[in-house]
Amino acid sequence: MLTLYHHPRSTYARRVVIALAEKNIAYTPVILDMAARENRAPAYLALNPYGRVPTIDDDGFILYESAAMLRYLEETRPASPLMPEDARGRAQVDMHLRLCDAQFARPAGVIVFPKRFLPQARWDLAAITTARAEIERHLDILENQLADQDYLVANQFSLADIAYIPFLYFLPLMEITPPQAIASWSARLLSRPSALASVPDI
Ligand SMILES: N[C@@H](CCC(=O)N[C@@H](CS)C(=O)NCC(=O)O)C(=O)O
Repeated sequence: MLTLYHHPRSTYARRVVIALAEKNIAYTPVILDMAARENRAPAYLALNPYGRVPTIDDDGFILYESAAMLRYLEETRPASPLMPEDARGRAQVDMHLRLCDAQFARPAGVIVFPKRFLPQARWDLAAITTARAEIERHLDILENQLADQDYLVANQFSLADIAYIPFLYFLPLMEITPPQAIASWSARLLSRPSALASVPDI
């Protein structure tokens, strides 16, 4: 049986929740009380020594890092594929997963975390400005790639798109106006039932 340790407000965990829904995979959700620091409790640190969410436990096989989980779920449960069949397409998905983490999710965290969870007096405005510029540069690159296709790889919805969904959701909060093709792609992704169902209600 598959268990997902997560929190509904975790962007990284939402990637996995979305992939599980897209692939119709049954799992047991365990929501950690992050405010009560359940993610720092010894029992959880024994699973994930970084004390972060998400973590999966697949019949005793433990995995942390959401991008690795997306790939693992695809390898072990190939029905409703979220990867192209050919080596080049698969490599492109891997490339986008890495670029999403390095060029988008990381700087997005610099803006989104303080704006969601810290009083304004504690925001580092210089860091926020730098992060916003970094994201805008990245979106300009993606804009060219999306100019003539609806999805990032092989014009088919894949793990590469899923990795972006929880972060695209926060473009307005980040005060980033996306270029045209990104805006259409974002609206397309955010309106998927799996994405809508993953929006936290708290
Ligand atoms: N690279 C990790 C990032 C996970 C992550 O940063 N999770 C955040 C929530 S979105 C977390 O658990 N933060 C709690 C902490 O660091 O104490 C992944 O992709 O899974």
